[in-house]
Amino acid sequence: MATEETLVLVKPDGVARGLTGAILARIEAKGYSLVDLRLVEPDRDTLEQHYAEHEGKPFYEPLLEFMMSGPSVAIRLAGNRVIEGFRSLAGTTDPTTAAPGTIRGDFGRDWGLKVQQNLVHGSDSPESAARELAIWFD
Ligand code: DAT
Ligand code: MG
Repeated sequence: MATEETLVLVKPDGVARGLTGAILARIEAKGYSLVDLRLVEPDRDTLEQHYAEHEGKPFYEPLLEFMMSGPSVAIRLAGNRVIEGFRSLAGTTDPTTAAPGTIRGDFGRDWGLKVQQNLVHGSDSPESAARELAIWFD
């Protein structure tokens, strides 16, 4: 598999808790390359595009509200199989059950129903990566 790119977000909880550096350290230790990185405060329109697949789900509105609650760090990340590889570094969606050793497993707190506070986002396929990178970096 050739080098590919993915969109990573350090979400508002990760930035607010001062975990950006720790998360970047894991990404860099794995050997992935930072191509572009910026602090972002997305508007609702950007988030509606980004999370279009989740529109109508019960957690959609709280998710958008959370994502507008403070700055995130958006990262264009490159590497061999980086889409799959970053998802593996991140761990599964729910921080309570994400495996120890993953970003969500090690740093994620149980916020009750607020599963959205799981520190990071990573694109889930080449199609998602291309779509999401265009939203956050164009
Ligand atoms: P992931 O971020 O692991 O790709 P996803 O794409 O299914 O997960 O969902 C996007 C975000 O929405 C996720 O990071 C947290 C939130 N979310 C998902 N399922 C949820 C649920 N059942 N309750 C609350 N928030 C949820
Ligand atoms: Mg997803």
